[in-house]
Amino acid sequence: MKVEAITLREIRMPLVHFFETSFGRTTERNIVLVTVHSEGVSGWGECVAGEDPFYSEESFETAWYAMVKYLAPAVSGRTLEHAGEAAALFDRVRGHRMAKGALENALWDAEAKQRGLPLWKLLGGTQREIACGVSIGIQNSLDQLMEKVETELAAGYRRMKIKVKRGWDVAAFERIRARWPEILLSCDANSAYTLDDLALLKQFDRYNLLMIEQPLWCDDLYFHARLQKELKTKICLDEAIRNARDAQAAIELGACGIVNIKVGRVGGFTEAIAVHDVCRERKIPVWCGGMLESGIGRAHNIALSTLENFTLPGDVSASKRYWKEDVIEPEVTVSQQGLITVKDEAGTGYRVREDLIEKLTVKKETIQRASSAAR
Ligand code: OSB
Ligand code: MG
Repeated sequence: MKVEAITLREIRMPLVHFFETSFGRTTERNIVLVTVHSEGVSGWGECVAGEDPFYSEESFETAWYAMVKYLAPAVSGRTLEHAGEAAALFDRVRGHRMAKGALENALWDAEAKQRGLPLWKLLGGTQREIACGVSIGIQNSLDQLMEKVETELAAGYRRMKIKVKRGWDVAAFERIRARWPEILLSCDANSAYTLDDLALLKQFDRYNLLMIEQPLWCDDLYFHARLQKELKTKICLDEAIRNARDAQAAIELGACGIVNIKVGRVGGFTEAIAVHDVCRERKIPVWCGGMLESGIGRAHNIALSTLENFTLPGDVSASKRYWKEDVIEPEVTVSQQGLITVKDEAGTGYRVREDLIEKLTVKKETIQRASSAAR
């Protein structure tokens, strides 16, 4: 696969409904999209970095910088046998995993199209249907939260996850469990608590939660292991797992019983597969996290979710929960049974709507040749 050129675009897309976590509220996404031009095909990737460096150190602006200055020049002009080779070429840049992931995944998409294979098969997936859950943000009131849960259950989603923080946790569980004692319910703190909240976190055990996602610091494994010993409910790590080594360490320490895999957070499909394999060998179930992606990242999450050890419903849900109009065709839909059926066409099976993307683009740059800085 000869990488002839790489185009970066920043697009803006307003969310249908604001999304609030313990670190803040998002109403509009700024998304960096990558197009790899290679031997007559276009491979697409989405950078999942947020508007601000609140979920992780990266933002869409730092990703742009890393891609333009270092990552795109490291692969532009090269011939690769396989998209997985990109990870080694990016290796001397530390961090910037979401930027790396966007580029690497665009290469995988191009490779799948060139080989005439569905991306999910190229990744080694085996499942034809993906089980879907939803992530429900912090709302203005508990009544509003109850309405959201009702809507998502009626749509068929198989697992409800609510965002929590101090003051928006136990009271929400009480309300939900009073009405729906049996549903699969979990929560995500995005690091809102510390070990000083132990008594509060122990109360979570009363609500039969599937998991508590990332309760403590984003960079911590050790104190999560201490906390896990005090709780009946399984801890699931998101932010704290940056690579397969972190996953192994977390499991050996007893820091979690479940792992959330986000392909952008770990730097691309190659590392995401490695995290998956580490967990599978140790019998730790995984599920696919979401980052309010446009259809391009969403299609990649679907492909990844077909790997064998993705046994819990992911945060992979329908386009219409996020966007009035998605950038892919058809948009992602979820059945009344809470499933997405994967497609058999080459690539993701979703067509990129370049005309719409052009309209949403606020910034664009093409990298044609490697700069000397990257060599
Ligand atoms: O922690 O999983 C998270 C969105 C932005 C940043 C972090 C997270 C999330 C979500 C959204 O939970 C999941 C989705 O895309 O629906
Ligand atoms: Mg999370």
